[in-house]
Amino acid sequence: MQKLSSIHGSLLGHLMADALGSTFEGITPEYLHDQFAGPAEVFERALARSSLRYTDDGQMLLVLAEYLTQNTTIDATSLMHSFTQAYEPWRGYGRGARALIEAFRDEADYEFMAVHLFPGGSLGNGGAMRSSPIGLRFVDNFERIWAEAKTSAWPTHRHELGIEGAQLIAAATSLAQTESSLSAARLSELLLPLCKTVVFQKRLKLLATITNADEIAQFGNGIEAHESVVTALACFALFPDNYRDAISHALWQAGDTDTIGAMTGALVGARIGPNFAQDLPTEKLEDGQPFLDYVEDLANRLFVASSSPLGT
Ligand code: RVK
Ligand code: MG
Ligand code: MG
Repeated sequence: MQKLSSIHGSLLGHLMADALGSTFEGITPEYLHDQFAGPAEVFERALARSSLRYTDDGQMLLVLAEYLTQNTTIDATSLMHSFTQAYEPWRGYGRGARALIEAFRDEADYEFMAVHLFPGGSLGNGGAMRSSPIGLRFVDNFERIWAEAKTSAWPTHRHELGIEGAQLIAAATSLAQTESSLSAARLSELLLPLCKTVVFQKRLKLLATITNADEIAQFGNGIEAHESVVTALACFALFPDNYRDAISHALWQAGDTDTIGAMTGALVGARIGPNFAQDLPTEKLEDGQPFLDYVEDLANRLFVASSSPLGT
């Protein structure tokens, strides 16, 4: 039985970790590890910022979550229309995503660019960073989650790795809500049969073997889906019930900290609900209480949509 608190926790967990992670985005592990004593200290530094803004990760997440409150299935073109309407370049989008949104907006050669901007299309983590609402909306229906996650990535990500990264985060978000006991081995066991690419299969097999946080770094910290999605799965699987620890370790990876943080936050939040925020300064997010009220209202609307018979 899906809970409203899972949806609220996941959205808030993603937005908060995206904003916290943006503090260190692009930094090298060497520099970060030289400047801070450990993951907890990095987390505290991010929390100490006077204001917290979500980035493109949060922006595209909110668009997709809103879309899923109003539509029973995703249409790639109309979703791209929604991304374009909500586009705020100052939030810091991926190079390809920016070019595609602007091409779509300006009625330029968007379709050709989506296929050819990068070899085989984009394999960036932009599809994965926004796909968790699909696991909230279609919880426990893996066939549906896999298909809708592909369509949700399609407007900007045509490469099989960009798509499968989105599918894995959406499926993991569903598992975060339903599996009573989660570990790296269990998460790997449940996700592996869904996975079609050898690249992700290899990484998921490796995920099954990890038992401590020193082993997270092997999964990468890059902007590519295969260099960040399993990293977030590892942070979640090692600390599935502890937001602070999971996000601290996500940030400790350096590199694409906002996105690894956001994906991890969506998963832990889906599992434990929004109470993790009680000792965190969420009022620093955007314009404070009005924004927090908006997120709660969005969670309510997504819950109503997921509970409708047409939603599954
Ligand atoms: C700025 C080789 C490829 C590739 C391919 C590389 C925001 C490119 C968020 C590209 C996330 C980058 C992130 C990101 C999300 C993609 N071969 N390299 N086939 N496909 N790349 O541009 O939405 O931070 O270097 O599609 O996935 O916080 O620029 O954008 O960290 O991956 O950007 O892919 O990015 P894009 P995105
Ligand atoms: Mg970002
Ligand atoms: Mg990022």
